Amino acid sequence: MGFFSKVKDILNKNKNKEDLTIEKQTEVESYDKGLEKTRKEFVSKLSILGIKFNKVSDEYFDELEELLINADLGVNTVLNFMDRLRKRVKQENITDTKYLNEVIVDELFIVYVNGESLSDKINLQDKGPTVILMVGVNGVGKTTTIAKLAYKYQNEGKKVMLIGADTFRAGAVTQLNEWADRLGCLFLGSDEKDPASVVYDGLVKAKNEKVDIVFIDTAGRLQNKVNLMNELEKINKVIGMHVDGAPHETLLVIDASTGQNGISQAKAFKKITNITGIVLTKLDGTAKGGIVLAIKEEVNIPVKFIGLGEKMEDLKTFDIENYIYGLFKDLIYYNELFEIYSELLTEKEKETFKGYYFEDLSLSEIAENKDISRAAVSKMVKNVVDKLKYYESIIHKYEIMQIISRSTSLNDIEKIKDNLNNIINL
Ligand SMILES: Nc1nc2c(ncn2[C@@H]2O[C@H](COP(=O)(O)OP(=O)(O)OP(=O)(O)O)[C@@H](O)[C@H]2O)c(=O)[nH]1
Ligand SMILES: [Mg+2]
Repeated sequence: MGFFSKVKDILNKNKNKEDLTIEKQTEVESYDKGLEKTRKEFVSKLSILGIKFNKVSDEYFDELEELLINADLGVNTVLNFMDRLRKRVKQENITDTKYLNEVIVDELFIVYVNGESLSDKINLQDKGPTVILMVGVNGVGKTTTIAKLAYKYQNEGKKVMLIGADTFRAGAVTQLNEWADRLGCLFLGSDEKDPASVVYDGLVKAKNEKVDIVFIDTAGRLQNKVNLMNELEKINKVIGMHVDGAPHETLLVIDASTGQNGISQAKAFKKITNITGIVLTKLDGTAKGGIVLAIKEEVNIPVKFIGLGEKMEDLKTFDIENYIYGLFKDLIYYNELFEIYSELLTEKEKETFKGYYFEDLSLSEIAENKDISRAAVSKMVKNVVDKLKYYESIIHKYEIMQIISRSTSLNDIEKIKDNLNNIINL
């Protein structure tokens, strides 16, 4: 099964929620919600491209390449992807851009998974404590990520302790202490001592208290690279002296909205210390969600967690399938819904909906083109969405989605239409 079909399968299962465990449901929903900004930007641009160029051409490929590079997928990833795409288009003799979406989703997945597979598992020790060091520049979300991870592991029944070794920023240790109190986990921190001695004291306490997992918060900002390197070296030495094989993970936190800057941070930290994984935060607040693919290509460190919101539950283990589903859901969902039901809409409704969802026009732009008020356009878009959803619900959407998921190609859309007509005529 191609990846595109797999995405449709997830979509399908998500519709028929009984097939999914509650845990899987909330996970798919979080990815879905957290990647909304990237999806809207990416999918609408892909749709415009498909409308602008009906036929596959060099200009189409050039614009697609530019679109992917602007989405922060990373230059090498994009070039590699474009090569594969061109080959497939030739091999399968695809001339209509409408049939390319499926291939694009498939190939993006292949580009990510190909090559050496990176382990995204956290190196948890059977006999504790597992020591996890968090690093990253200031403001990226280190402290809140520690809180979210503590919450996650406590819920899994682990005894968790937080060590506040960010002695650089005023108030940092207090901030972590407050999180520990709120979550009810152990804590040790001080901004009177140097970070390495705080870590020392913390690990003594962790061993005495038989803690399972220790998270160490570090300073995001030191005056220069040499300082940062020395500091981390000292901390690592103390950790290694106390706990065999520790730190078991050194997680670099990156703010996804910083795009290429985040990639540069990853490259810089990789030179200074042994980074074992990346936590990509604030994916919910950016349209630059393509950075996940660029990190794999350019830094080759696995993304282990992603931040999809500010709530404790919004930190998720990174899962490439959920991620690609989150990105392309609308491409599949709205395109297909529209294809299926557009005949039941008026011309005016069709144009407005297409303008808003597929041509990326703003409500005001559509209002201007049509010489009607912005409020009227907004109402119409909402009405069309409601209508599409209504049609979908009355016409046994689950059965229809099943037909779609079984089909291997969008060519089968004709079959689906026939099927629908049969159902409508019943
Ligand atoms: N929307 C969103 N906000 C996040 C996410 N992760 C962290 N934040 C927010 O980012 C802000 C900074 O987070 P901190 O955890 O204090 O960052 P830090 O890296 O510890 O910062 P310093 O201690 O100053 O170096 C906070 O307001 C967090 O709520 C996320 O995944 N999504
Ligand atoms: Mg902090």
